[in-house]
Amino acid sequence: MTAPGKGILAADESVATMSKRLEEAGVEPTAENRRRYRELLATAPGLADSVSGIIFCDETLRQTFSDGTPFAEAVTALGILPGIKVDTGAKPCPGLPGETVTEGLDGLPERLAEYAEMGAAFAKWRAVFTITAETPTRGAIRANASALARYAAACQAAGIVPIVEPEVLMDGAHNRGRCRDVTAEVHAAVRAEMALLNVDLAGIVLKPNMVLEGSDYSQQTSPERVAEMTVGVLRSWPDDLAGVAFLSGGQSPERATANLEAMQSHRTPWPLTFSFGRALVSPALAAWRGDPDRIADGQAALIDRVAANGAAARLRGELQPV
Ligand code: 5MM
Repeated sequence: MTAPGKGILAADESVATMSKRLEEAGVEPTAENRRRYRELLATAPGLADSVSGIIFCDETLRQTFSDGTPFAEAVTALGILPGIKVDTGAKPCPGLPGETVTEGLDGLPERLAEYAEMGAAFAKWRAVFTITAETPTRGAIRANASALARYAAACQAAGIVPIVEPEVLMDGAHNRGRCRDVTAEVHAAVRAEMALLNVDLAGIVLKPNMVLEGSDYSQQTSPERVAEMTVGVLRSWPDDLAGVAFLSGGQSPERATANLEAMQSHRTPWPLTFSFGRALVSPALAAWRGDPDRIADGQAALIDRVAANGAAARLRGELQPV
């Protein structure tokens, strides 16, 4: 999943999120249009050169390519690992007004067994943390870290590789120092909960946010400083972590790539690559707009971003100090 120069395509938007994005692009939000869009992404020529895996949601994994081949089987044939988002979303956390806890643990072992049967090689669970003056609270951090650990342990018991995604959102006017401190606190809690459940770190891929200023903060941090602060936080993870694949979190596609590239100049024991959603697919959706005659344009826009990020990930080693 974190092979040199390859990253992961996050195409696992829930039905509600995907429908909203299709509507914004002027496309009717039907199950068939969501299917057509995911097939467009998965069949982009040359995708496997820079993408090792695609994360789908439950709806997509149960759909087929237009030739009738189930998605998992079809992408496997293209040399890409199929993954599945198994959380059921961030829901209001009882006792903690304004904060969320990600749900989906009920029946998870049974669902994982079914997904494995359908061909899923890996899974993903996303916890969400919002920075305000009062949040995230210790309660929200602990509740989400505990759920992430239970999910990761259940995946490993089922023979599925877990992507562990604790996302500290960019929303807000906080500075990068606050993002760094919150991200470090969240990671420490996730590590502690995973240790209690004997999760094997050599078998997980961490999907963190980059350390950035809030989206309402006045000044944008340079890629060099983002990389320095992000890698600084990640250094608390043991060497045997399988890999780190960043989310893009609402950054522009170009900024996400520049930051990923800057990361590569730091020597780390684990590969640093991408597991972007919006930073890869937004240009593709804008180019396609549901028009059958513009499938190639949508695919070209996706490959443009995927190739740029693959090239950034491949810089690992070349940019590192001797
Ligand atoms: C693609 O979006 C994923 C799920 O979205 P929902 O909220 O609709 O379930 C999301 O988990 C995504 O995988 C990550 O946030 C990374 O995506 P970005 O766009 O932040 O790179």
